[in-house]
Amino acid sequence: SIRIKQVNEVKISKYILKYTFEDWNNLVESDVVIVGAGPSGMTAAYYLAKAGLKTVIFERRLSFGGGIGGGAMNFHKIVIETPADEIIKELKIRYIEPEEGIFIIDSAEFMAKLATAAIDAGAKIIHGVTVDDVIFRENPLRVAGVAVEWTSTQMSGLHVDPLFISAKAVVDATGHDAEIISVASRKVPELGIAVPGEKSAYSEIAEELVVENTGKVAPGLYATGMAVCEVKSLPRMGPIFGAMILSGKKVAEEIIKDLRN
Ligand code: 48F
Repeated sequence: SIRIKQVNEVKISKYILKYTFEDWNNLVESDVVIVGAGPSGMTAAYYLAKAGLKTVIFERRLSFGGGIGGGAMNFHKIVIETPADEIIKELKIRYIEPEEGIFIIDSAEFMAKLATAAIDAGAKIIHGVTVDDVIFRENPLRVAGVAVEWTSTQMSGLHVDPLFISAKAVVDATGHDAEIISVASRKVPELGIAVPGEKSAYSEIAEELVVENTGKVAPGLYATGMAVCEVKSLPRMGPIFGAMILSGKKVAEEIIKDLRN
């Protein structure tokens, strides 16, 4: 029979606590905090970690993928278009190409391989944590980190103060609501950020516009993915994901450039 090593409950608890706190002590001063483990956030994490930056994603749910898993009306196929296929091919995601420049992939494979790529490159993904505020500094005025709280605590309605994580760059990858940029715009009006809200669907133009408008919205604060539509008043595009991963790659490249200067 198989001999299984016997491990008692206290030992299990001690190891979990020791290594969890080791990670948190390290992450409390990060290079880049990404909020949201959707397609744009995970792609950004992959390229940032690959460039050697200490990168953490805080994801409020206990899963990866954001809007990928639900696909369109729960159908499990995702559409992407050229040139996002370069990323798909780099991550060895399998595809069908029914016509030139259009690629159909499985949602489960898409989210699993984006997460694996980010983690293998060295990014940490911490689940069950909600970011509910930013830290800011003056002279020069900038966003300098985030406030984090357990999602479960938030859901309980208890009044519990957050912990703070410092970062040289904070990326709002929270999707349609642009939650982090919205809170910064409301609570730090000196940053001068307006959040006009996204427009109705116009997929043909929206994909390019999202990528074009991806990037810094204030010193230390960046937008990627659908958060860009919310901030720049761009149309939504529905279940086509090329722009999401191209936007994640673009924001990573901009941050890498900014942090090296
Ligand atoms: O919504 P989401 O997938 O964002 P995205 O990367 O991609 C959008 C597409 O999925 C789709 C689309 C494509 O055309 O329209 O909607 O822009 O992922 C956002 C993730 O952020 C998490 C949320 O649970 C989701 O997994 N999130 C949102 N707010 C917070 C958060 C928060 N305050 N703290 C932590 N996580």
